[in-house]
Amino acid sequence: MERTLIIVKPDGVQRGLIGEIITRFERRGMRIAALKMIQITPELAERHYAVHKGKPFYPGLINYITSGPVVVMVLEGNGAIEVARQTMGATRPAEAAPGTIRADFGLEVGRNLVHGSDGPETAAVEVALFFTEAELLSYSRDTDRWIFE
Ligand code: IDP
Ligand code: MG
Repeated sequence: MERTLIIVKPDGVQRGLIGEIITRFERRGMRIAALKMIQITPELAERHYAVHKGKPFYPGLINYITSGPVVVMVLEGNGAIEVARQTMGATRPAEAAPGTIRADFGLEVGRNLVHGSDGPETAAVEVALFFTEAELLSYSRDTDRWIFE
């Protein structure tokens, strides 16, 4: 089953939206394989956002993601990466579809509340960046047969 890394960014934590954001993924049926609250160090932030190094918004992005605690989780499900991206909405909240997390709670790209992996390769790298193998729990829910075909 596909896995994706999700982060409730510092603005989501500060604004009291942890539960709301997790709920949106949870009610869609995705299974939580791992979940924890951490503060991202500058070193971890630089590895996670290495692809954006050199862009004008990069220093602000590192500042933002390290500015306070975040909640990181691994979600599982068929097509979890794309499904999670849909639930999050477009990178720029002003362009995100109504009903998505970023549209419903955000206004600005530098305060867009949530991160989700953008493809299978980045998902694998990001999951390994934030979680050890032992932290990734393999289990089934009694409801799985009503959610997964
Ligand atoms: P994504 O989070 O939707 O995958 P990316 O393009 O990978 O979007 O950018 C990573 C993060 O960097 C965004 O979520 C946003 O927080 C920030 N970001 C992207 N573009 C800009 C920008 O033009 N100004 C400020 N921050 C930006
Ligand atoms: Mg991205």
